[in-house]
Amino acid sequence: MQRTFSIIKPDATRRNLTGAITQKFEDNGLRVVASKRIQMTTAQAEGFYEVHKDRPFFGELVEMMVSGPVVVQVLEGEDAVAKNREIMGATNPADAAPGTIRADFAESIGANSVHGSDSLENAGIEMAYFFNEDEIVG
Ligand code: IDP
Ligand code: MG
Repeated sequence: MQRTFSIIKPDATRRNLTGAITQKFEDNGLRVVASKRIQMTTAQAEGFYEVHKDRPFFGELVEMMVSGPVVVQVLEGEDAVAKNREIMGATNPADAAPGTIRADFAESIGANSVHGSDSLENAGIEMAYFFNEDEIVG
């Protein structure tokens, strides 16, 4: 069993896709063990995406993440980190496999509906950024 961290991004909450996206996780064997809807501050988004701070799209990314509410979640299941990346699909929706969240819902490479941790180590760091231990209940 693993836990991974997910964010339903503002482009998706704006279009009322929280349930549809969560359904994809559940249909594919992941369980939501923590979930809350928040408005990220600019400082929070900059801290979360610190690893990307030198990338050309950093400013655009932070602006997008604070443009509306997000739903931060912890997902639990077998091989959860890799499984979630599979359910999400490729970063650019044009390259995402049919049936993935990004293929079905993403608007663009920037407004691509979901974030998902890319390693078990980052999953631990990222869930601790938004949740206390007692908010995660498996
Ligand atoms: P990932 O979300 O699939 O792990 P990363 O390369 O970690 O992709 O990029 C983080 C986020 O930054 C992406 O999900 C997307 O929202 C945004 N992003 C990545 N590349 C671009 C780009 O070329 N233009 C605008 N935004 C981008
Ligand atoms: Mg990433």
